[in-house]
Amino acid sequence: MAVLPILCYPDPRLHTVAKPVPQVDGTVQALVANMFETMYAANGIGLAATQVNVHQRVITIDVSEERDQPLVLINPEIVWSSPDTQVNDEGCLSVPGIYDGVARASSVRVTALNLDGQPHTLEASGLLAVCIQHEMDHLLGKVFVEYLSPLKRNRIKTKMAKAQREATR
Ligand code: K1U
Ligand code: ZN
Repeated sequence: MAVLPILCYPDPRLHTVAKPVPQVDGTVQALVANMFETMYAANGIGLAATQVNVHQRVITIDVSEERDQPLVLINPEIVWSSPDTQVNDEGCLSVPGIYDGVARASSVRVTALNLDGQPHTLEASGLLAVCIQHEMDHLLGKVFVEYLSPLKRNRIKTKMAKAQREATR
């Protein structure tokens, strides 16, 4: 297993639209293992394959306190969203140090394949629903800062670009 490098906003590769996984094989299972290692090492509650520069519809999540309830969503689709929304503070491993409020559906129903390639359906609310929607956006090439005002987004973009320049100096 390996900890993979995470792309940082405003890297244009974060805007790539991920393709469906044609078959859940050993390569996909190895990707999932590496994504969990990367997500846990970064203290994240979720990770989309897009963030490690793999443009396939794969998500790993663990919102448990004990970090012992891993959830894999391969080819996930949101098949129902509640009409009521809630604003929650979100963070992103690709935008380190930035947290801001985003309105999301309070509950969602998701279909996906598991690590054995079997279809399953999941109903989620609370932090899990927020995290699923955040990660699904990554697979569509969308980063949560795109929900913020252009002023905030541009400030974040400038701050991130500067931090990356200084890190590579
Ligand atoms: O996709 C990512 O970049 C992971 C991201 C997921 C996420 C967190 C919070 C709301 C929505 C989506 C993170 O894990 S950010 C870092 C974090 O550790 C965290 C933030 C808030 C609550 C719990 C954890
Ligand atoms: Zn994110």
